[in-house]
Amino acid sequence: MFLPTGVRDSSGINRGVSTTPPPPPPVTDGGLSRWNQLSRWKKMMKFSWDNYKRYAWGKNELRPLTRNGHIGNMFGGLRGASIIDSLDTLYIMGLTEEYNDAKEWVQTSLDLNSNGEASLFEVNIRYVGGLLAAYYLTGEEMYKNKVLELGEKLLPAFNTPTGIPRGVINLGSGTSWSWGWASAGSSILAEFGTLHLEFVHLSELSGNPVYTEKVMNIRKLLNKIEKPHGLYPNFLSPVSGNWVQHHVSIGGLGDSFYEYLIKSYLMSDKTDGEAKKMYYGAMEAIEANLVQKSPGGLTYMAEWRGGILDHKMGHLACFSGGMIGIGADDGAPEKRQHFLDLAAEITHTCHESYTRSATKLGPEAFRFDGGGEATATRLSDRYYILRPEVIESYMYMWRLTHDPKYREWGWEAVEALEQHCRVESGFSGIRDVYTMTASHDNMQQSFFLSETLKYLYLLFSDDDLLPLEDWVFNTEAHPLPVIRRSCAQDEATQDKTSSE
Ligand code: DMJ
Repeated sequence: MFLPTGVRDSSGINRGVSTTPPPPPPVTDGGLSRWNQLSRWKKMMKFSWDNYKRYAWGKNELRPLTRNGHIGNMFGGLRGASIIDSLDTLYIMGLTEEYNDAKEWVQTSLDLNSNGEASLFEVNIRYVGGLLAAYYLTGEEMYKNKVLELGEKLLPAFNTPTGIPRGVINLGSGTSWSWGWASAGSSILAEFGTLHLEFVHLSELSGNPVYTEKVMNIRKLLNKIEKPHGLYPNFLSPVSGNWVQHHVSIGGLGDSFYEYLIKSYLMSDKTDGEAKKMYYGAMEAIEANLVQKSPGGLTYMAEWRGGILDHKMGHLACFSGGMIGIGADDGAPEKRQHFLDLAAEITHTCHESYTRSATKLGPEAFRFDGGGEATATRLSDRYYILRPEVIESYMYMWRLTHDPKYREWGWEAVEALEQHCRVESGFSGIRDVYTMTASHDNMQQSFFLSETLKYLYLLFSDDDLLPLEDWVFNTEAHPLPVIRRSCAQDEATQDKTSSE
């Protein structure tokens, strides 16, 4: 049914030219000669991976300063988040030995019978997404079996009066509840709105429509309820099905809901007209209410609090350059160029948030009031935790325009990552992008391996490596194939429906 293309061992792809000497080889297996043959991106990946393997194997993330593992409480007792998040990156980079180690761990040690409290969203985007991508890229049945077993454990989260899932689920008992910090027991738009791609694939693989039904039900409710100015607020009650408060954001709490609308349409081979309508409707409301131009000419997405604008943009919101870019082509003909321009402007603004810092890395959030533009004004917003969103937008904009500036900007980010985030035993986030005396946060996030390094690699690879016509990336950068149905299948489905 699926026709995944564009997967190949792409060793040797390295179009960047650096004058900086390469980092020293890790003192792990593989040896110096293998190390010397790797491109810069692969070296970054191998360095991150080798250190994770050496100091945190089987734990969720590496603490590179203290050289130990971090488990955290997002994954309900599941382990190996960095392994699951790395499978596809290692595979497409052709880091075969490392990929084989990762695969063996999944086969022998990934225990899905855990009994802890998990974030439905995080388990879905990292574990379900990571295993699905590994299956589609490699065809290994083992990944399919694992992901279907895990998928089933997530279903009880939807047992609410509305079918809108709660944010937290005990993977053992199936009990679910809302985050303590979410107002009035609400569910979060970016969480229940970021299940669609993975759940549709779970139905495809299992032949069980229940997963698709669950996410279609979410969509049905969202379509039915009134939206203030056409906007989707971030908090919704899973009990009443009403909005709980009117905070709208393209960054945290809202972000990937919008991403999954356009990607659902693209992943359905452009047949999911409802997702398309919802995406362009949301874009219209966003443009009318949130998109702003600063006095210095920078375009940004403000946040909206009951009609009042907060002139702040989070690093998370910087994914939207890429999203608007991939959605440009299917917009109304008269708006296509406009969408492409808007995508380029947002990406430019996000790049500015990097260039205006001493380290050339961007802060967690930047503002357009208080005298500055595209800079963090609060101490608490100055950190960078190896997030991918800005590089993600560079990758999409490069693929869409081939404007060399996106590769140049990606290269700047590589240099900055190497200079400020690389420590002796891995990569670490930093606490203040505005100071050159680095204070590291001692965390190598799993999304650094899954997203940041993968998007960098794709930015400098040929377009036929995971071509955008055939693959969509989930919000953790795990590639899922576009679902193409043959005419024969369509006819069979139609016959079945009409006879029913
Ligand atoms: C990732 O886990 C995903 O991209 C998610 O959608 C948002 N946050 C992180 C990376 O910043």
